[in-house]
Amino acid sequence: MKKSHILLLYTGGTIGMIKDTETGSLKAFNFSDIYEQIPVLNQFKCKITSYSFKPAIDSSNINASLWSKLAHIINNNYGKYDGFVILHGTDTMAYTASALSFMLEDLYKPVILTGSQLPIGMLRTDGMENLITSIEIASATENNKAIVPEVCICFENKLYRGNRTTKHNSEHFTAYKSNNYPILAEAGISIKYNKKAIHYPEHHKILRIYDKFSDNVAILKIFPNINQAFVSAVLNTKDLKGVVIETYGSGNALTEDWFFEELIKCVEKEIVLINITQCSTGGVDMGRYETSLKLKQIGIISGHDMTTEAAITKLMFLLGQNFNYIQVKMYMQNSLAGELSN
Ligand code: ASN
Repeated sequence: MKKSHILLLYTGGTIGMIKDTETGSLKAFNFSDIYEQIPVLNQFKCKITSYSFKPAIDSSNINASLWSKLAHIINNNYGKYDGFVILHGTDTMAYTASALSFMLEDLYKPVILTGSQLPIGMLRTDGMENLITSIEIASATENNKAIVPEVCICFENKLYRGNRTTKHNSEHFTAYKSNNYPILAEAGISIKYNKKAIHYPEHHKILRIYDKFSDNVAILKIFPNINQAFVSAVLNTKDLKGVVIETYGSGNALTEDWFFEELIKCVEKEIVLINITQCSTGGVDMGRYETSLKLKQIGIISGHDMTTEAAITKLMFLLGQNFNYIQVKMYMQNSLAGELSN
């Protein structure tokens, strides 16, 4: 049987960090030889080639140009490797996983993101297990086809669809949740795949990548006693093209006149407004309450059960492809990569 060949991309994050002896803070560390740092890699049955970002970054510094770099590396090496494992900081991993799921069209190989809460050099690290399970999943095949041909996050024995995840815990090893979509696999003594939840492409098409993102976007989180000056400042940001509005419950917001006037001005300027819930489970159902009906009537669209991470990266992605107002509104409400159920 042919040995799988995995490309391991190290971008940074806690998994590879070391303690600064002067400040005591964890800082990103450049791996010169990943095999030297993580000798267990030598024991895998599959072949692993690694590539390290220089400089390695704390994922708080991730941006669209690094997403584009990742997508290009995957595309340029797509024929050579059976799967890709990306070591990434946990803070923004759900954003990167969402962005990649939109950028990589017709993907039929695994792209697994992982990281850790404790550096791999520390005794109780969760990094080793996360890395080992991710490599195993990235190289898993059945009838010569990848078992999980999706962009995923693998963390603490669970495999999630990347664009459905949120980092919900900054302390525990179980850092991620996918509240609105089932897990794709669980690792115990063996790895059990939930094949019904995994997306399998109907035909093998050529991978296409889209690497442009717009940054003319905002997230507006509603809270009780929010004032007009603040809302107006956000909605009048120069060159604004789209806003994810985080509302209460099933999509409800205040019904004061000034609030609607601000929103209507945006709609008239063809700024795309998407309604997302602040709740971690469930989605938006505009019209269930009077407090959301009017939002629907003035032209605000539903983000259904998308995470904020998926909604904002999708909005940046669609605006980056230069789709017009109507097209962005239409694509925002429909699933591109399994990021929403409707
Ligand atoms: N600050 C780190 C990062 O996101 C956190 C981590 O990886 N656990 O890069």
